[in-house]
Amino acid sequence: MTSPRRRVRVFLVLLVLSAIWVPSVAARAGLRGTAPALRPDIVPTPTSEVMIRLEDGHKRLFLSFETENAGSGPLEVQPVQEDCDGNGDATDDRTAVQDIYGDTDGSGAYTPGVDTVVRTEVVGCFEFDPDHGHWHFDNYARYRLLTLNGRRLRAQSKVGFCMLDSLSVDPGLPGYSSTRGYIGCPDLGLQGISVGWADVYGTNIPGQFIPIGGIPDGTYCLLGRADPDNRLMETDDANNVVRTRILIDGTAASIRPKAC
Ligand SMILES: [Ca+2]
Ligand SMILES: [Ca+2]
Ligand SMILES: [Ca+2]
Ligand SMILES: [Ca+2]
Ligand SMILES: [Zn+2]
Repeated sequence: MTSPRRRVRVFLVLLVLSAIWVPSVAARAGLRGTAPALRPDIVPTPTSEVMIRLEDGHKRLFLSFETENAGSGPLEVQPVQEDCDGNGDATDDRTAVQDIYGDTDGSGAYTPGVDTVVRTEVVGCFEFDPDHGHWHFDNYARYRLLTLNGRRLRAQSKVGFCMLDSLSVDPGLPGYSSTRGYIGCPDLGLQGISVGWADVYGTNIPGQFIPIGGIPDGTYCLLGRADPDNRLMETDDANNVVRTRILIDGTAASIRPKAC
């Protein structure tokens, strides 16, 4: 039989070892305080531009994709320097940790520069995109080409984004600030979209396409979904899809006014 003192020693050794063995990523998630959470709400706006390009013998439908943060707090994701995908290389990716702010000053809305983070959650990885020359949140959007009766034809999955304040779209929202909060995508810098701002990815950006080789001319439905695997915490996860009716005519593509 082991003595009580020995059991205590064994317990303490196990406690220290378990503290060492906890993966660092798990420690990134946590609660800090009880102030009401001010979550973001990612809402895609209707696709405003489509364009066909032939690249290296591939026919590609490029599309614009714009997402607004219409929520009560900023969308903010911090990169943490570690081996997020577990491939043994800590330089090719970053762990993505979402920051949720709280109404810590009790004003009833997000107060930029004053309210602080009350909750953090691991939401994915950042990967370096050599074509863009900056870091992307690895799974921000997914695009699909459908027939008008909803049959899936082609897809572009795991579309990565550098999230930033591109465009001021809704200055009337509580918590809005006219100052850009998230600029560029420097390594280990915060990425996000401020309340009332939007991030715009245009048709000129590499990777913003669905492969459409072999698709006959005709009218189709284009579907864009933000946060497709629902990793990011929001006030509303049900408004993340935008559908656009388009016409493919040879090497020309255009947006049609009717819904789909
Ligand atoms: Ca949403
Ligand atoms: Ca890695
Ligand atoms: Ca506040
Ligand atoms: Ca979500
Ligand atoms: Zn990019």
